[in-house]
Amino acid sequence: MARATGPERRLLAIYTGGTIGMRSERGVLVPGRGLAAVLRTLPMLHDEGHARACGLPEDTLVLPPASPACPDQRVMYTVLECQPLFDSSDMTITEWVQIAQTIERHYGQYHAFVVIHGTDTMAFAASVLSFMLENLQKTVILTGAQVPIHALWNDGRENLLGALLLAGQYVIPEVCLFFQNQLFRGNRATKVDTRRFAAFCSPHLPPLATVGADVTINRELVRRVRGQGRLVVHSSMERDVGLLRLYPGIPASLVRVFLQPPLKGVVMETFGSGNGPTKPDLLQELRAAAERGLIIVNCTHCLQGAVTSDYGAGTALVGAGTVSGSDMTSEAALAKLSYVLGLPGLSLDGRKELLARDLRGEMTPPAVDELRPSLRGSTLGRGVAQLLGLSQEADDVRDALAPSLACAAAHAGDLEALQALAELGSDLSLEDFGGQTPLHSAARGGQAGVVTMLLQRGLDVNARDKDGLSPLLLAVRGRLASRADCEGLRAWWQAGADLKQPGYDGRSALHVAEAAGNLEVVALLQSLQGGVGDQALGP
Ligand code: ASN
Repeated sequence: MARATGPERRLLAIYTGGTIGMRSERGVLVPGRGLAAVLRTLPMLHDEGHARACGLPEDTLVLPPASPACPDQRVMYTVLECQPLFDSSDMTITEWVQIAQTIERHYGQYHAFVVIHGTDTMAFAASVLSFMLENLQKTVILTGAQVPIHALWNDGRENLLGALLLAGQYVIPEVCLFFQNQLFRGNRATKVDTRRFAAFCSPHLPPLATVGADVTINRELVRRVRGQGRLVVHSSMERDVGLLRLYPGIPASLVRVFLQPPLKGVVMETFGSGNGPTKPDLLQELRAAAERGLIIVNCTHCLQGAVTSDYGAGTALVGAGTVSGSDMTSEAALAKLSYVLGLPGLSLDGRKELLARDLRGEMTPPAVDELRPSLRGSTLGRGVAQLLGLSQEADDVRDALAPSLACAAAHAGDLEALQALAELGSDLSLEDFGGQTPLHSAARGGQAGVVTMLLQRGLDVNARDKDGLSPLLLAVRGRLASRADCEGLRAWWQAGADLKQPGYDGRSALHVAEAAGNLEVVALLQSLQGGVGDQALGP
């Protein structure tokens, strides 16, 4: 975590709706347009004189200097108003994906991002965004208000100002939630009050920062950026997930109906330290669903404390196939389930293992030993498990070993090991000691699932290994040409692979396919290149 430097910090404020900008219509609050115009009239949120003097564009607002000692250090921000605006009760994964994609689109242009959001589902939004945004290196802060900003007595002005100042002055590479002078890790926060300005709390993690006369940053809690990997946005979140709160006497028949397909995962809120009724018919419904492949995450409905195995009524649920949610909030567990189920190509055990692992600071990590077993299934898995077990001080060792393990995992098609490495913060575009990237290894090994995963992460399709070969060429040479995997070739082309790029011997993919006598691949390559003939492809 660093203090931001440079005289001027540019932020993007994405306004999605919520009470902060609401207006009263026929006696009820509804989302209101034109928030930027309101902010422009508030001196604490816009220095009109400075904006004029600098000739700032119409859409850019600028905060007054945070410190009289540094009048040139300014936080500038642009408000991007979403269309339509929402009471956050109407927000869904679709809108949160759009927010993540907006951040991705503007990632290079701005130093940090503030998301102005309704409070009712803000903890869900922050949790979902925390999983969708992998390798986040910039600050993202969600904020909003309990009372509209136009009201005389409101919390919107201070919340927005605090969020802008923190995002503008500090690099906190996480999805955070700022409310009433406290900056929480987003996936640890939950809404606990309908009226008080202190609407959120974070029961298992102290605030990352508090704002009073001074700003206090809890440095040891802020997650560190690992590697230089680029931002990866996971938009394929699973939507068929649900939340089921147990209550005394809940009928097994109701649980059965709830757990029916297409549901793929459920967060079950249980009593106390993860306990539930031990009635055989209820346990039987849970067991049957788990055996069908439905993932059931056990989270306590208590605000504080974790799921443990202290009681028979808790271990009965484990016996029925549920997975412990440890001390995750239900919001975080639901978001994580949606993320883990949306990852392509993993086995059921691989998904359960990711759920048990702390991925974005959403849970207090279980002891390392508890994490190892399922990765122990393969030699690679053991290597990755050992890396995961290294203490913080061993980061350098980890960084040195990760590229080679990633290449080996890619070659072997071990998606779980690769995913675990990615979650560890390893940059999957790095070369191993032989100069090849995991994409080269996967292509060489004909591992279509791994290739798809890596292409989705936007890795460089035209990187050359030490022999000057691109992943595409390796794929065509190794497996695809002989198997005529036209779909695979099309995927490479869509990902931007240069089909004309020759290898060290001067032969392009088309030459290789022709030499192999694979007319289907030859025809496909020619059509993808717009019917360019052999002449034009030659070295
Ligand atoms: N219903 C509002 C919302 O979540 C509540 C708020 O923002 N305070 O959009």
